[in-house]
Amino acid sequence: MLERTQVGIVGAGPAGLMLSHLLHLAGIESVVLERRSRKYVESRVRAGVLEDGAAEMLRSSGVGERMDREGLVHGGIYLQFGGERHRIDFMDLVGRGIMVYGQQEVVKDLIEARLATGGDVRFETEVRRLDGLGGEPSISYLHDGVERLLACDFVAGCDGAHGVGRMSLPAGSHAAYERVYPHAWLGILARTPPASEELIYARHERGFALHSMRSPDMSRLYLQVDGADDPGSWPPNRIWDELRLRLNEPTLQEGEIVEIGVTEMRSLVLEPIQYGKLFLAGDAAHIVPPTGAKGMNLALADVRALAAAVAKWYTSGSSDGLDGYSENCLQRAWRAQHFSAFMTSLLHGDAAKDPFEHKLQLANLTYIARSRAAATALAENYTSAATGVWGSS
Ligand code: FAS
Ligand code: PHB
Repeated sequence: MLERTQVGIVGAGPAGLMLSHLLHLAGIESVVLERRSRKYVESRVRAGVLEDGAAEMLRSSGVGERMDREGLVHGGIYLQFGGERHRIDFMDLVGRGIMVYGQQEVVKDLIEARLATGGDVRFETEVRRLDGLGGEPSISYLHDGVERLLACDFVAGCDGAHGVGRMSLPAGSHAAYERVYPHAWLGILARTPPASEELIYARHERGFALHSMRSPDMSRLYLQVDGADDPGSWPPNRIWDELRLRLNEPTLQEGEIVEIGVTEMRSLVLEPIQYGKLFLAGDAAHIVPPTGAKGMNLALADVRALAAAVAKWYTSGSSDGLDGYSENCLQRAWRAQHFSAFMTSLLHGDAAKDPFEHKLQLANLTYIARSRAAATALAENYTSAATGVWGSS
């Protein structure tokens, strides 16, 4: 039985769910197909920082109530280096801050909002193939062991870094720009009160460390580790000792580690991110190293543009938005890529292996801590590189 919808969405991450939500607000039907269970996507620990523009997007589209109740509004971050801590005051420098609110909380709020308004979000549904992308698109998916077909006007590939969306781009139809970093992040979620009221980005001669949080009693902490490291070689006491050392935070209390994982660090951008009736968004289109906290924000900004373009097509028949979608997103993606690469090369490395590079990093960090112009550039990018308006216009 051939089923039909207006927009077929692959993936129930921040991109796919926000797209379905925005299309619903525009009166446009969609079906979200997600291969994992609802429980899995709602418990997957990933990003934690929302740019001001992304927080406003959740708020103005009616899914920001819990974020505003439970999220942490921060007016700046700390840069820690050479044994000193320097605050970058976003509110003073650019008049906007950030919202610290876990990605899985955003996903929970969006799923609840979709299901509360009769949204069609299908979990444990694996998309196998996309066809007819040049004309009449259809999505083949597997649910309960049965292969089914969904016809649609448009397909949104919101299926992340290893999804079927990207795999469906014919060879030669796009370019891929990639950079892989030698380091990785060992990330933990720990039941312990944060040792700081705002995020600490630390450059220690032994490597990078980040102190983030999720709530007054839940800390999110990261250590630069070798890309080949597996979490098994990092027992809890080694993690806490290294965090205290690199963050220069002897008061950091140990707590139960409720989640641990190693995240590779790479940059990737596809160009274009559209092929016929297939539109890629979020990690399916571009990957950023997490140092700039841009991944989730880019995903939300992409689907804001895609929802507006699709709505324009259905209401006026104009394909301007759709035709300009790829270029529009890529301008923001490269801004966010540049900032994420800048933060990654500013804060990572091994001083023992490359003492000259370490000295350069300290000189750059000192400049950012003392120069209002340099601090303003960092503040502007940290608070709006993914959701702001960039490019030639
Ligand atoms: P997502 O990957 O979130 O969602 C894609 C969805 O598609 C998944 O649920 C997947 O199951 C589904 N899917 C894939 N193939 C499918 C198929 N064939 N059929 C059906 N469904 C399919 N960013 C930060 O700023 N800070 C962090 O600490 C951080 N940590 C991260 C850790 C990891 C391991 C990863 C991978 C990313 C991390 N990021 C982090 C970046 C992260 O926030 C991403 O940018 C964000 O999840 C992107 O959202 P989506 O594009 O919606 O993709
Ligand atoms: C997080 O809170 O998970 C987080 C914060 C900032 C980053 C990356 C991750 O740059």
